[in-house]
Amino acid sequence: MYILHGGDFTRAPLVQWVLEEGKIAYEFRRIDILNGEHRSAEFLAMNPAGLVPVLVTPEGMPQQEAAGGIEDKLAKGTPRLRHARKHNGAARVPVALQGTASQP
Ligand SMILES: N[C@@H](CCC(=O)N[C@@H](CS)C(=O)NCC(=O)O)C(=O)O
Repeated sequence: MYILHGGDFTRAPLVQWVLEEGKIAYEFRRIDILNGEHRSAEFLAMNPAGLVPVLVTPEGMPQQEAAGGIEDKLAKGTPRLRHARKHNGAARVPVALQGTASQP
């Protein structure tokens, strides 16, 4: 199962949105960045950059790229999301499926 490490004031909800729309099973682990949990040895072992979100694949591989890249991989690897992307005029297809390449 996927494990999404996210929390308040992060881009994790964008990844979570895609997981939900794709009906992909995942566990959510809350990281409190206001209290520095993203700087813990445990978190840095997973993502040395100390940035949230991190999605760990069912194979145990942490995806360390930006939220948009994680979303893109999920969308490409999930038939339901590929279909939604193809028909992205549909009202319920989230903007997140277009990727979130633009960021501050
Ligand atoms: N390019 C990354 C940025 C990740 C990022 O900057 N995450 C922020 C929260 S949105 C973070 O972890 N900040 C903690 C810090 O900079 O110490 C993405 O789009 O996911």
